[in-house]
Amino acid sequence: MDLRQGIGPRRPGKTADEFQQDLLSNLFYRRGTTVESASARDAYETLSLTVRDRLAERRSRTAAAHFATNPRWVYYLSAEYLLGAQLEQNLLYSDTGGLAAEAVKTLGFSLEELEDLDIEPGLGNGGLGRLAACLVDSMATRDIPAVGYGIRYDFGIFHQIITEQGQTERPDDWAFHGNPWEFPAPDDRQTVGFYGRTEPIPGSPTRKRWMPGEIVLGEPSHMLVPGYGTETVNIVRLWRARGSEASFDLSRFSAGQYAEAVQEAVRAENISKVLYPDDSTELGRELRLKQQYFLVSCSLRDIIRRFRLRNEGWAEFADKTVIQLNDTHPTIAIAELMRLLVDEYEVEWDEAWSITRRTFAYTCHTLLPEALETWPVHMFERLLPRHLEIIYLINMFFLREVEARFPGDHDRVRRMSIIAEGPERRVRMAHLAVVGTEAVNGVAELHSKLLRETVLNDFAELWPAKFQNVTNGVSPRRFVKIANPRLADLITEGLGSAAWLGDLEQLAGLEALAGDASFLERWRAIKRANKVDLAAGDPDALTDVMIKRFHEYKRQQLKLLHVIAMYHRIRADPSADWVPRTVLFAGKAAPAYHAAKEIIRLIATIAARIAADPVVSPHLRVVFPENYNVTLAERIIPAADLSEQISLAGKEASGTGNMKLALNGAITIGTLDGANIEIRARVGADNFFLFGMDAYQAAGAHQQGYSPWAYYEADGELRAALDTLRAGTFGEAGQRVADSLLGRDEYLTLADFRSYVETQDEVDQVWRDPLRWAHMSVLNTAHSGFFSSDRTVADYAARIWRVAPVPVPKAD
Ligand code: OAK
Repeated sequence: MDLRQGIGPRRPGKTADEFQQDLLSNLFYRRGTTVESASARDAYETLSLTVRDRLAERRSRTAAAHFATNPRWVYYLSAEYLLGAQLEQNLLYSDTGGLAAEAVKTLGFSLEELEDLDIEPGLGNGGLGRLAACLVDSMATRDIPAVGYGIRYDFGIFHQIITEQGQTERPDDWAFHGNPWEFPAPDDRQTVGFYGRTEPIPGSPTRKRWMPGEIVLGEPSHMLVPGYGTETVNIVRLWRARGSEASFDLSRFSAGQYAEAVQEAVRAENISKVLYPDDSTELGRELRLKQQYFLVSCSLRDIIRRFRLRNEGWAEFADKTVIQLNDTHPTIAIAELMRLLVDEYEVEWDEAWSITRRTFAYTCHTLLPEALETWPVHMFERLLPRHLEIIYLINMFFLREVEARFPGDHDRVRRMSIIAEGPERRVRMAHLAVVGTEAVNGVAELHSKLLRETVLNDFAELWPAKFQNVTNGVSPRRFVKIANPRLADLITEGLGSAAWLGDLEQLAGLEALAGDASFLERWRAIKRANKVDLAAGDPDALTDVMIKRFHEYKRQQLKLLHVIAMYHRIRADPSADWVPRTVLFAGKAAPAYHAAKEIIRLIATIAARIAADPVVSPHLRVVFPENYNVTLAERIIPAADLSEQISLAGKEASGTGNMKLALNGAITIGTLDGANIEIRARVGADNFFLFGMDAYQAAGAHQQGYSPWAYYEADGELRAALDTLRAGTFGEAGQRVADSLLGRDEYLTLADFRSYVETQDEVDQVWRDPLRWAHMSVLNTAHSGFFSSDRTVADYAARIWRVAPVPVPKAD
């Protein structure tokens, strides 16, 4: 007899009274306080638990439906997640916003006050991390059985402070006050080995025994990821490193050697201590490789554990499992799965390799050669000796295949090898990722094409069918509904339903309203109100935003040259009828990326100088709100008129800020780069300000003897801007930026300057016709439905993952 029959947990109620009661119960019994003495934080934690309980109930039904179905699972492995603030999203996805707003009043607080206390887990650097968050949202929304795996860094992306000296970094102790959204799962902890040595197993040619020299525990906790408009609640499982019980040395402690007593535990815990704040270049070296293996080892064992709950043997593993590698950071998973199968589960090499290859898929997020990870062989050998042996074997079989296909083409073999030869031999992670997976994709049409034609050309020739494109997307819930409630309400009114939030192509229905003057007036009024809320300058000025990581290829310096040109023009003719502009920059630079930090410093200097200039400041303002993160993006994007997407063509893999801004009715000024191309194709060339050279022109420029000086000589306005910088008018940072531009100008900033400034003049002309601008703005929103991450996930599901949704029954 099933003793539990008919018995189950009490379900959280749906009525206002029940919500209120649950809130009070949680305040008393889980927070241990009373209404009279509740602080704002008590109220925040209590509300979060009350909302979380509702999602947890859905989670239990989701888990039951998944268990019953034994479906094919998607496991998303990512070193980064930028999940954003949790409370508002979870209120929306549990449809409890109204109940919550009422209920918290009885505790003496407003919902807005409590939202201000919400955590933002900044467990990522930029685009790749935020994409991971949008994809897990959309996987749940599409009822796809999925788990996102990541690292629970104690310190997320640094807190940025901006002064006239530029950027300084402070640690981001994001969970200092606790994280009410997180469920620890200590029983699912895993043991991870590092270092040590391997020894042969007698009688087995391929199996080895690895005896690690260091053992670390990985302790998981998870956060709930609800789907929108569905019952599914998936999870993101985050691993935190801990020393084992044996890592505390009691005898040393007793002898007063306190630091030595805990040193082993500290060493272990350092693995998940900080997110590496470099976006594209490699620093931190061994500890970072340790992080990668830590994530992979814990996650793979967890995936296998989950597989074994419903399946036996290995025959079905690859049919039931797809593991998506979010860039190369988790690529060591390919060698680790081989190790687990061959060494620990005694599967024959060929079968193990067949399983492994069919299990993994790889997404590449860059074209910059310096962002393609490689690791020194000697580091691998020390840290992961068995994995290096396995990689050598994989490489040997792979290179035999290349030789068979291209007999005598030794250069090709050298180029394609997973091991780069040279004074320092290195492991090329992207090569391992292509060799060990079933599908490889870029993140926008142009990016995928350039991957096939350049960086991964040899591989695309060998396995053309493996290469695909899946254009990125963004969550319309977070980046329209939550970020821009006024616009969301107007859209819902205009379309007659809120169904667009789960089916973003419905935005096309707005086209019918783009000629309606009263609709356009309301559209404009919303943009203005959002600017008032942002409080970054005159709400009637053109708000021109460039929000993204600082990197020379993204060309914040090009925007600055335009600012200096405007500054000169206004000073030369102060009484002319200038279009008032607020130029807003926001974003972080990697702490060790000096050139990017110089650009930030220069912006800070110019902003201050213009603000103090009575002639220029009525027309032009430069602002730099500090510490750009998801929460700040949600405030800036709804207020933007103009979206700066001005990277050198061929360098930005996709961009996703470009999509968020277009969706919110900002008009793009941009190059033919990344997803800009697809945005322009959809919103229409008339509703997009295009400038600059294309990727093929850009790719040839340096070989063809590109000279920044030629542009300097030929263009008086450019020359004046650069001379101002060179003269030190805007400080040393300005001099250094000018030196770099006139030195090599790696990203062809000067070559694109004239085209950019002319296009900005066109922007001004259109801005003078407010209804025309509003019309273009509406069409940007109307035709950005393609850029929903729900569509991205549907593409992955159909073409790469081949998974079917598993609907979760409603509670009875
Ligand atoms: C980070 C580290 C290594 C390689 C790539 C990245 C990264 O963040 N890439 C960015 O990914 C985004 C999501 O696909 C793209 O939109 C950006 O263009 C790309 O730079």
